Amino acid sequence: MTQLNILTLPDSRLKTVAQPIPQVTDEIRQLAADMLETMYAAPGIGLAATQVDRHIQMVVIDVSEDKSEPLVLINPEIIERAGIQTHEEGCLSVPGIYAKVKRADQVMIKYQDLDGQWQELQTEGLLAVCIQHELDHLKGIVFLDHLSVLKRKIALKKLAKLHD
Ligand code: K2U
Ligand code: ZN
Repeated sequence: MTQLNILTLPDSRLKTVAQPIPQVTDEIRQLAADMLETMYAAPGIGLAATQVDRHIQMVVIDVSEDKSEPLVLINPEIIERAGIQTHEEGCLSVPGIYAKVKRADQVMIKYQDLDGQWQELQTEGLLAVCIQHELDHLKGIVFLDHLSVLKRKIALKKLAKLHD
């Protein structure tokens, strides 16, 4: 297995819109395994292919306490949203910066699993936040993009200072 390099702001590749995956191949399955290894090592509870400079629609997630419930979402799409929740978010691509973000409290998604089978999942709470955060990455969006212009400016200034 391989640990992959995670892109960090201001790398403009993070703004790339990911392409659909036409077929779930062994190469895709290997990339999913490498992304999970990279996520656990970071450590994180989610990682999008965009963040490892692969611009295809796949994210990995594991919000379990003991890292025992990996979720691989291929060609994921949110088909229903409900409610509102505010959660303090961070991002492996925006190291050291945290901010409160408003998102839907419950989501219903459809996605393909590693066998290429279409699945549906309804969830809420932290898993719902993480799914929305990761699917944003596939659209070239990072959590700072949900902040006001002023808050985003302050966060980007702090990021530059932290990593100069
Ligand atoms: O960079 C990423 O996309 C991984 C994100 C996923 C995430 C962000 C905000 C809220 C939920 C999930 C994180 O950096 S993973 C780090 C982390 C670890 C524990 C709890 C929250 C965030
Ligand atoms: Zn992120």
